[in-house]
Amino acid sequence: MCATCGCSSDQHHEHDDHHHHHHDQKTVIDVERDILHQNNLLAERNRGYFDAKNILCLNLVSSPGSGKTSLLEKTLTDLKGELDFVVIEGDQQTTNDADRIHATGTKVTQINTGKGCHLDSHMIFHALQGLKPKENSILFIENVGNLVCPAMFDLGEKERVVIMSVTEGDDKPLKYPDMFHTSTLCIINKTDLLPYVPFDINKAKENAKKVNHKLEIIEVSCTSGEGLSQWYDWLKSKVPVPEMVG
Ligand SMILES: Nc1nc2c(ncn2[C@@H]2O[C@H](COP(=O)(O)OP(=O)(O)OP(=O)(O)O)[C@@H](O)[C@H]2O)c(=O)[nH]1
Ligand SMILES: [Mg+2]
Repeated sequence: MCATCGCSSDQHHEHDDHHHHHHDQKTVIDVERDILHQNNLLAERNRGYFDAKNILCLNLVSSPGSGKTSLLEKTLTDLKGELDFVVIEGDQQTTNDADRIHATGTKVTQINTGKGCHLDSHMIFHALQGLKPKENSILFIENVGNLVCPAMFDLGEKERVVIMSVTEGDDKPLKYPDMFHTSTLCIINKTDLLPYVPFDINKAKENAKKVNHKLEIIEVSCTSGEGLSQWYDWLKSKVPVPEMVG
Protein backbone atom coordinates (compact mmCIF):
# COMPACT_ATOMS: atom_id res chain seq x y z
CA MET A 1 0.00 0.00 0.00
CA CYS A 2 1.16 3.47 -0.81
CA ALA A 3 1.10 4.95 2.65
CA THR A 4 3.43 2.17 3.72
CA CYS A 5 6.13 3.32 1.33
CA GLY A 6 5.20 6.96 1.79
CA CYS A 7 4.57 7.72 -1.88
CA SER A 8 1.09 9.17 -1.30
CA SER A 9 2.33 11.74 1.10
CA ASP A 10 3.45 15.23 0.09
CA GLN A 11 6.42 14.80 2.38
CA HIS A 12 9.51 13.15 1.01
CA HIS A 13 10.55 10.05 2.87
CA GLU A 14 13.82 8.24 2.90
CA HIS A 15 13.19 4.91 1.16
CA ASP A 16 16.46 3.28 2.08
CA ASP A 17 14.99 0.74 4.45
CA HIS A 18 11.44 -0.46 3.88
CA HIS A 19 11.56 -2.80 6.84
CA HIS A 20 11.86 -0.12 9.49
CA HIS A 21 8.75 1.97 9.97
CA HIS A 22 8.51 4.35 12.86
CA HIS A 23 4.71 4.27 12.82
CA ASP A 24 2.60 1.85 14.72
CA GLN A 25 0.11 -0.17 12.66
CA LYS A 26 -2.87 2.01 13.58
CA THR A 27 -1.30 5.25 12.42
CA VAL A 28 -0.49 3.77 9.04
CA ILE A 29 -4.08 2.56 8.58
CA ASP A 30 -5.52 5.95 9.57
CA VAL A 31 -3.28 7.78 7.12
CA GLU A 32 -4.22 5.43 4.29
CA ARG A 33 -7.93 5.81 4.98
CA ASP A 34 -7.62 9.57 5.05
CA ILE A 35 -5.64 9.75 1.81
CA LEU A 36 -8.08 7.50 -0.03
CA HIS A 37 -11.07 9.40 1.37
CA GLN A 38 -9.70 12.73 0.16
CA ASN A 39 -8.90 11.19 -3.20
CA ASN A 40 -12.42 9.77 -3.60
CA LEU A 41 -14.06 13.11 -2.82
CA LEU A 42 -12.18 14.89 -5.56
CA ALA A 43 -12.62 11.95 -7.95
CA GLU A 44 -16.39 12.47 -7.63
CA ARG A 45 -15.92 16.13 -8.47
CA ASN A 46 -13.92 15.20 -11.57
CA ARG A 47 -16.65 12.72 -12.51
CA GLY A 48 -19.27 15.45 -12.21
CA TYR A 49 -17.21 17.69 -14.49
CA PHE A 50 -16.96 14.90 -17.10
CA ASP A 51 -20.68 14.18 -16.91
CA ALA A 52 -21.60 17.84 -17.28
CA LYS A 53 -19.42 18.17 -20.39
CA ASN A 54 -20.35 14.76 -21.76
CA ILE A 55 -16.67 13.70 -21.73
CA LEU A 56 -15.74 10.01 -21.83
CA CYS A 57 -12.80 9.61 -19.45
CA LEU A 58 -10.83 6.35 -19.62
CA ASN A 59 -7.98 5.45 -17.25
CA LEU A 60 -5.34 3.25 -18.94
CA VAL A 61 -3.38 1.12 -16.49
CA SER A 62 -0.68 -1.54 -16.92
CA SER A 63 2.78 -2.58 -15.87
CA PRO A 64 5.61 -0.54 -17.43
CA GLY A 65 6.02 -1.14 -21.15
CA SER A 66 2.83 -3.10 -21.92
CA GLY A 67 2.00 -0.66 -24.70
CA LYS A 68 -0.26 2.07 -23.28
CA THR A 69 1.39 4.86 -25.26
CA SER A 70 1.66 2.68 -28.38
CA LEU A 71 -2.08 1.94 -28.20
CA LEU A 72 -2.81 5.64 -27.83
CA GLU A 73 -0.54 6.59 -30.74
CA LYS A 74 -2.40 4.14 -33.00
CA THR A 75 -5.83 5.16 -31.76
CA LEU A 76 -5.26 8.90 -32.01
CA THR A 77 -3.87 8.53 -35.52
CA ASP A 78 -6.43 6.05 -36.88
CA LEU A 79 -9.50 7.81 -35.43
CA LYS A 80 -8.35 11.37 -36.07
CA GLY A 81 -11.22 13.39 -37.50
CA GLU A 82 -13.80 10.86 -36.30
CA LEU A 83 -13.56 11.55 -32.57
CA ASP A 84 -12.16 14.38 -30.44
CA PHE A 85 -9.36 13.37 -28.06
CA VAL A 86 -7.29 14.86 -25.24
CA VAL A 87 -4.66 13.03 -23.22
CA ILE A 88 -3.17 13.26 -19.74
CA GLU A 89 0.13 11.42 -19.43
CA GLY A 90 1.43 10.19 -16.07
CA ASP A 91 5.03 9.13 -15.51
CA GLN A 92 7.53 9.48 -12.70
CA GLN A 93 9.96 11.38 -14.92
CA THR A 94 10.41 12.66 -18.50
CA THR A 95 8.02 14.02 -21.10
CA ASN A 96 8.74 11.12 -23.49
CA ASP A 97 5.16 9.89 -23.65
CA ALA A 98 3.64 13.38 -23.92
CA ASP A 99 6.05 14.09 -26.79
CA ARG A 100 4.87 10.94 -28.58
CA ILE A 101 1.22 11.95 -28.13
CA HIS A 102 1.95 15.54 -29.17
CA ALA A 103 3.44 14.18 -32.41
CA THR A 104 0.01 12.76 -33.33
CA GLY A 105 -1.43 16.28 -33.16
CA THR A 106 -3.42 15.63 -29.98
CA LYS A 107 -3.66 18.04 -27.04
CA VAL A 108 -1.72 16.54 -24.14
CA THR A 109 -0.52 17.36 -20.62
CA GLN A 110 2.27 15.49 -18.85
CA ILE A 111 2.16 14.95 -15.09
CA ASN A 112 5.43 13.87 -13.47
CA THR A 113 4.79 12.17 -10.15
CA GLY A 114 8.45 12.18 -8.99
CA LYS A 115 8.68 9.43 -6.38
CA GLY A 116 4.93 8.74 -6.60
CA CYS A 117 3.85 5.50 -8.26
CA HIS A 118 0.32 6.50 -9.35
CA LEU A 119 -1.82 9.44 -10.43
CA ASP A 120 -4.42 10.77 -8.00
CA SER A 121 -7.61 12.77 -8.45
CA HIS A 122 -5.97 16.05 -7.32
CA MET A 123 -3.41 15.81 -10.10
CA ILE A 124 -6.19 15.23 -12.65
CA PHE A 125 -8.24 18.10 -11.22
CA HIS A 126 -5.33 20.50 -11.75
CA ALA A 127 -4.40 19.13 -15.17
CA LEU A 128 -8.00 19.66 -16.36
CA GLN A 129 -7.78 23.38 -15.60
CA GLY A 130 -5.00 23.73 -18.17
CA LEU A 131 -6.32 21.20 -20.69
CA LYS A 132 -9.94 22.40 -20.82
CA PRO A 133 -11.22 19.38 -22.77
CA LYS A 134 -14.05 20.11 -25.20
CA GLU A 135 -17.59 18.90 -24.71
CA ASN A 136 -18.26 15.42 -26.14
CA SER A 137 -14.55 14.57 -26.28
CA ILE A 138 -12.69 11.48 -25.10
CA LEU A 139 -10.10 11.97 -22.37
CA PHE A 140 -7.47 9.26 -22.08
CA ILE A 141 -5.45 9.20 -18.88
CA GLU A 142 -2.30 7.10 -19.17
CA ASN A 143 -1.45 6.14 -15.60
CA VAL A 144 2.02 5.47 -14.24
CA GLY A 145 3.18 1.98 -15.30
CA ASN A 146 2.43 -0.07 -12.19
CA LEU A 147 -0.12 -2.81 -11.57
CA VAL A 148 -0.45 -2.14 -7.84
CA CYS A 149 -1.06 1.39 -6.52
CA PRO A 150 -3.08 2.90 -9.39
CA ALA A 151 -5.80 0.32 -8.63
CA MET A 152 -6.62 2.10 -5.37
CA PHE A 153 -6.90 5.62 -6.77
CA ASP A 154 -10.16 6.56 -8.45
CA LEU A 155 -9.48 9.49 -10.79
CA GLY A 156 -13.13 10.08 -11.67
CA GLU A 157 -12.86 8.01 -14.83
CA LYS A 158 -15.87 6.36 -16.43
CA GLU A 159 -14.02 3.09 -17.00
CA ARG A 160 -10.63 1.58 -16.40
CA VAL A 161 -8.80 -0.27 -19.17
CA VAL A 162 -6.02 -2.65 -18.12
CA ILE A 163 -3.43 -3.58 -20.72
CA MET A 164 -1.29 -6.68 -20.37
CA SER A 165 1.25 -7.88 -22.88
CA VAL A 166 2.18 -11.43 -23.81
CA THR A 167 5.73 -10.98 -22.52
CA GLU A 168 4.53 -10.51 -18.94
CA GLY A 169 3.25 -13.99 -18.16
CA ASP A 170 -0.31 -15.34 -18.17
CA ASP A 171 -0.55 -15.34 -14.36
CA LYS A 172 -0.62 -11.55 -13.95
CA PRO A 173 -4.38 -11.27 -13.26
CA LEU A 174 -4.02 -13.68 -10.34
CA LYS A 175 -0.98 -11.88 -8.90
CA TYR A 176 -2.42 -8.37 -9.22
CA PRO A 177 -6.17 -9.00 -8.83
CA ASP A 178 -7.20 -5.47 -7.76
CA MET A 179 -6.24 -3.99 -11.09
CA PHE A 180 -8.18 -6.61 -13.05
CA HIS A 181 -11.09 -6.48 -10.63
CA THR A 182 -11.57 -2.71 -11.00
CA SER A 183 -11.23 -2.66 -14.80
CA THR A 184 -14.02 -3.24 -17.32
CA LEU A 185 -11.84 -3.99 -20.34
CA CYS A 186 -8.59 -5.94 -20.59
CA ILE A 187 -6.48 -5.51 -23.69
CA ILE A 188 -3.93 -8.25 -24.34
CA ASN A 189 -1.23 -6.58 -26.44
CA LYS A 190 1.80 -7.72 -28.44
CA THR A 191 0.04 -10.79 -29.89
CA ASP A 192 2.56 -10.63 -32.75
CA LEU A 193 5.09 -12.05 -30.24
CA LEU A 194 2.98 -15.09 -29.30
CA PRO A 195 5.07 -17.53 -31.41
CA TYR A 196 8.18 -16.56 -29.45
CA VAL A 197 7.01 -16.54 -25.83
CA PRO A 198 5.57 -19.18 -23.50
CA PHE A 199 2.30 -17.30 -22.98
CA ASP A 200 -0.91 -19.31 -22.93
CA ILE A 201 -3.53 -16.81 -24.08
CA ASN A 202 -6.46 -19.02 -23.05
CA LYS A 203 -4.95 -19.41 -19.60
CA ALA A 204 -4.48 -15.63 -19.38
CA LYS A 205 -8.14 -15.04 -20.26
CA GLU A 206 -9.26 -17.74 -17.82
CA ASN A 207 -7.19 -16.11 -15.05
CA ALA A 208 -8.59 -12.68 -15.85
CA LYS A 209 -12.16 -14.01 -15.76
CA LYS A 210 -11.48 -15.76 -12.45
CA VAL A 211 -10.71 -12.39 -10.92
CA ASN A 212 -13.50 -10.51 -12.72
CA HIS A 213 -16.06 -12.55 -14.62
CA LYS A 214 -17.51 -9.44 -16.28
CA LEU A 215 -14.17 -8.31 -17.73
CA GLU A 216 -14.26 -7.87 -21.51
CA ILE A 217 -11.10 -8.99 -23.30
CA ILE A 218 -9.69 -7.82 -26.63
CA GLU A 219 -6.49 -9.19 -28.18
CA VAL A 220 -4.40 -6.73 -30.19
CA SER A 221 -1.00 -6.05 -31.63
CA CYS A 222 -0.10 -2.39 -31.81
CA THR A 223 2.78 -3.35 -34.08
CA SER A 224 0.85 -5.35 -36.71
CA GLY A 225 -2.49 -3.61 -36.16
CA GLU A 226 -4.26 -6.93 -35.63
CA GLY A 227 -7.34 -6.66 -33.40
CA LEU A 228 -7.30 -2.86 -33.22
CA SER A 229 -10.63 -2.56 -35.05
CA GLN A 230 -12.28 -4.43 -32.18
CA TRP A 231 -10.84 -1.89 -29.72
CA TYR A 232 -12.07 0.96 -31.90
CA ASP A 233 -15.56 -0.57 -31.98
CA TRP A 234 -15.52 -0.88 -28.19
CA LEU A 235 -14.41 2.74 -27.89
CA LYS A 236 -17.07 4.04 -30.27
CA SER A 237 -19.76 2.09 -28.41
CA LYS A 238 -18.81 3.99 -25.22
CA VAL A 239 -18.97 7.50 -26.63
CA PRO A 240 -21.91 9.21 -24.98
CA VAL A 241 -24.52 10.58 -27.33
CA PRO A 242 -25.02 14.32 -26.68
CA GLU A 243 -28.48 15.01 -25.30
CA MET A 244 -30.73 16.78 -27.78
CA VAL A 245 -32.54 19.82 -26.50
CA GLY A 246 -36.04 20.72 -27.67
N1 LIG B 1 6.27 -6.49 -30.59
C1 LIG B 1 5.48 -5.54 -30.12
N2 LIG B 1 5.99 -4.50 -29.43
C2 LIG B 1 5.16 -3.56 -28.97
C3 LIG B 1 3.76 -3.61 -29.17
N3 LIG B 1 3.18 -2.54 -28.58
C4 LIG B 1 4.19 -1.85 -28.02
N4 LIG B 1 5.38 -2.44 -28.24
C5 LIG B 1 6.72 -1.99 -27.82
O1 LIG B 1 6.79 -2.10 -26.41
C6 LIG B 1 7.60 -1.04 -25.88
C7 LIG B 1 6.84 -0.29 -24.80
O2 LIG B 1 5.71 0.33 -25.38
P1 LIG B 1 5.03 1.65 -24.74
O3 LIG B 1 3.87 1.98 -25.61
O4 LIG B 1 6.05 2.70 -24.52
O5 LIG B 1 4.54 1.07 -23.35
P2 LIG B 1 3.89 1.87 -22.11
O6 LIG B 1 2.93 0.95 -21.46
O7 LIG B 1 3.37 3.18 -22.56
O8 LIG B 1 5.17 2.08 -21.18
P3 LIG B 1 5.28 3.03 -19.85
O9 LIG B 1 4.62 4.32 -20.17
O10 LIG B 1 6.76 3.16 -19.65
O11 LIG B 1 4.62 2.27 -18.75
C8 LIG B 1 7.97 -0.17 -27.06
O12 LIG B 1 9.27 -0.53 -27.49
C9 LIG B 1 6.94 -0.52 -28.12
O13 LIG B 1 7.41 -0.34 -29.42
C10 LIG B 1 3.23 -4.72 -29.92
O14 LIG B 1 2.03 -4.88 -30.15
N5 LIG B 1 4.14 -5.65 -30.35
MG1 LIG C 1 3.74 5.07 -21.81
